[in-house]
Order: sequence, then C-alpha cells, then structure tokens
Amino acid sequence: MSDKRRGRLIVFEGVEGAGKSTQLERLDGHLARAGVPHRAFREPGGTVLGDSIRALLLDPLSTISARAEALLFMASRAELVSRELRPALEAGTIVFLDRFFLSTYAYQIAGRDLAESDVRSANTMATHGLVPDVTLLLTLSADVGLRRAERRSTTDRIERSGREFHTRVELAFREFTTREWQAAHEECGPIVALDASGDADAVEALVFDAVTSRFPELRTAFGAAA
Ligand code: T5A
Repeated sequence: MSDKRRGRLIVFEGVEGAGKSTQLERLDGHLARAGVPHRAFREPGGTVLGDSIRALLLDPLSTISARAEALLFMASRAELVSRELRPALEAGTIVFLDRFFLSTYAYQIAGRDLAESDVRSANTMATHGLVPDVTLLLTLSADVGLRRAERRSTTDRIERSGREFHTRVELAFREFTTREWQAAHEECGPIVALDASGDADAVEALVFDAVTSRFPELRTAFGAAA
C-alpha cells in the first residue's frame, strides 16, 4: 500500500512494569511544554471500540481463549490504526504508542504458544502495513517488572497469567533485540533496546538520547522544555 505519512510513529514496548507509561508521560510533558504537536495512544484501546475491548481483555473475571484473545487485540489495533494512527501520521503529527504488535508477538506467540504464521497474518490485516519509525524496547526482567506493577492495588487478567508465562514473554522481547530476529521480521521496523533497570531519570536519559539521535529535530523541543 502507498504510505502517505509525514509524521513519526514512536512505539514503546517491554514487559509489565518496564516503565513505558512513565517514560511516555515524561516525553508527552516535554513536547507539550515546547508546543510540539503530538499524540499519544496505548494498546489495547485509544478508540471507542478499542477501549471496550481493553476492558474485556484486562478484566480479571473474563475467560478468554488464546485465539480469541489474539483476535481481540487485533480488532483494537485495526480500529486504532485506521481511525487514529494513519490520519495523525498523514497530518504530520508525531505519534507515541504504548505497546503495538511486538506485544502480540511476545504475549500471544511466545506467551500463549500461538502459531507465529497465524498471528503475523492477522497482524498484517490489523496494521495494514504500518511500520513504526522506531520501537524503544525497555528491557527488564519479568520478575522486576511484575514487582513494580504489583505495587498497584489491582492486577489485571494478563498480569495474573503466571511467572512462566511472563518469563516466556521476557525471553521473546530479548530475542526481538537481536539482529537476526529483526532481519526476519521487517514489519517491525528498527528496534532500539534500552536498559530499563535504572531509576526513572536514568531511563529517561536513555530515551532522550535514542529519540533525539534518530529525530534531531526534536532536540530543540527538549532543549526548549528543559
Ligand atoms: N498485551 C498488549 C498483549 O498481551 N498483547 C498485545 O498485543 C498488547 C498490545 C496491557 C496488557 O495487554 C498485554 C500486555 C499487558 O499485559 P496495560 O495495563 O496497558 O495492559 O499494561 P502495561 O503496558 O504493561 O502497563 P504497566 O503500567 O504494567 O507497565 P508500564 O507502563 O511499562 O510501567 P509504568 O510506567 O506504569 O510503571 C509501573 C510502576 O513502576 C514504577 C512506576 O512508578 C509504577 O509504579 N516505575 C519504576 N520504578 C522503578 N524504576 C523505574 N525506572 C520505574 N519506572 C516506572
């Protein structure tokens, strides 16, 4: 398909509690203070349909089979891509996205053991070929991430999937940082691994370097916000 976009799609990925939302909020704050137009979304969600799907997927009381789960994530994604991401990118907007299809590859292929070929085909339909300009993959052990996430008062259905499940997810994310894996999965675009084990300020410095080295035009925005 033709790609008419002029904006940038910057995706954050990683295990539970890796610090994606924290870093996105910080970036959002910098750009807002500098007056740089941008949008931020999270998956699942970001549309009326997606938010309903998110509630179903994360409800600890929901019982959802692995295939249905994968397709629900895809339905939320298809809606977000067509209604929000593509229009924003075509309008020249910088778009930040908290999780995208690397999460499906980690959670549904590695975590739930679904066939990679099935999930990739469904994902192609959902994204309609949209490739991120960069994915910042916050690397952290599943144990540390879950401990961070569990500080909240509630845990969702997927967080409750068990340690073995989350270890498979962690290992998948680690594999995604390798050159071999990326060469075999061109739909993912460039992936930059950032060590998320430091405190939030240390991770923010890594995010700043990764974003401004790839998109130097944003350096001014950060400078103006500092
Ligand atoms: N999913 C999603 C799939 O299975 N398949 C898919 O295709 C997709 C898209 C989404 C769930 O759906 C799954 C993955 C998820 O299980 P969610 O609530 O959006 O649910 O889940 P997460 O994205 O994992 O959200 P979390 O909030 O759990 O993780 P974050 O955003 O990475 O972490 P954050 O920033 O909220 O931080 C968590 C805690 O740690 C602290 C924060 O203050 C907070 O208390 N923290 C740090 N502590 C120490 N050091 C740091 N550097 C810290 N950074 C943050």
